[in-house]
Amino acid sequence: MTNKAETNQNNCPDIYPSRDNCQSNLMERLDPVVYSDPRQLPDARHTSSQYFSLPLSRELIYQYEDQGFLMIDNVFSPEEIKSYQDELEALRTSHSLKGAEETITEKESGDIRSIFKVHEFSQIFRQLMQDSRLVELARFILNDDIYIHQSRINYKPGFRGREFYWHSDFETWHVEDGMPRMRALSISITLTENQEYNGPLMLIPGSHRYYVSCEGETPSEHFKGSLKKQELGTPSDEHLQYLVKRGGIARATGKPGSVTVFDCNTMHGSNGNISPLPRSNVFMVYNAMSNQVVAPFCHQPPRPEYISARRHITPITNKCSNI
Ligand code: 6CS
Ligand code: FE
Repeated sequence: MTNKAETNQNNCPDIYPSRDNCQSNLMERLDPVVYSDPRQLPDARHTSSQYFSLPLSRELIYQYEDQGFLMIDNVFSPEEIKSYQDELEALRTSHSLKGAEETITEKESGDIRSIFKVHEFSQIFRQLMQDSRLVELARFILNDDIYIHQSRINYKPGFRGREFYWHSDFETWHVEDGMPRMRALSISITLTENQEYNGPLMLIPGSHRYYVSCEGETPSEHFKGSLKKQELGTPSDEHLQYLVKRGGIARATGKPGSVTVFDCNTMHGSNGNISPLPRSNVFMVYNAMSNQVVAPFCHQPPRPEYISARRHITPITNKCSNI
């Protein structure tokens, strides 16, 4: 049974229906993955400088288009990585952020799980968000001016850092934030060792080509629970099985400073962390200006500004990277 397209609170047709009495369903993606023409790029196998430089090679963009993500190393200098790590700790121990709505704690231990809107709380992460190495890559893939839909640090602390169950970010951002189309991406940067033993990001290659409608109804203020433990807006076992059978599971392991770029609809998740070593990453979510959020496609009020930019949307003017 297909899910009939409804409209949202301001009559935008919902071409990616999910939840709201939908059955769990798997449909083909209706949007491009890469909005620019990769043939514009050199087919250089290796970048010229010691660090990652732009433009990215055609081969890597084709890989992103095919897999739904890309892992890149040697983007940042050791000094830059150290500054991000110092900022990670400064935000974690900040008194002003203790108890703030942007600070999400782990359900059981009370340890800090995530801090949202870090590009506004931190000058260093604001600069990172505007860094041309990230912005130019995102702009190329999305082929539009871009803005930050959401930024966050996921701390995944040692010993008791809990999992992030399998999900497509786009399913949540479409249903709960009103993101119309798949024209957004996340850039995740590891700030600590991300290894097999401490719950690295896992992605399903090729899963971005399918939209998985989820069952269930979005309750009011769902984000107050889902950011701690997501139980709604998650794929059925059957659909997860299908995607994994088809594409396997890739792990974004790496030393601090490793970059993973992934499409808004790539199915991903991460296991809990019982090792003593935190698995902390900073995430910047870039959305195309032509894809600004409208009213949610569920029958709930929009989520707060710190989770989904809505009122103050301005295109990013990138700052040259300082390498
Ligand atoms: O609901 C959200 O926007 C957040 N939830 C997850 C599990 N990933 C994306 C984002 O951080
Ligand atoms: Fe996510």
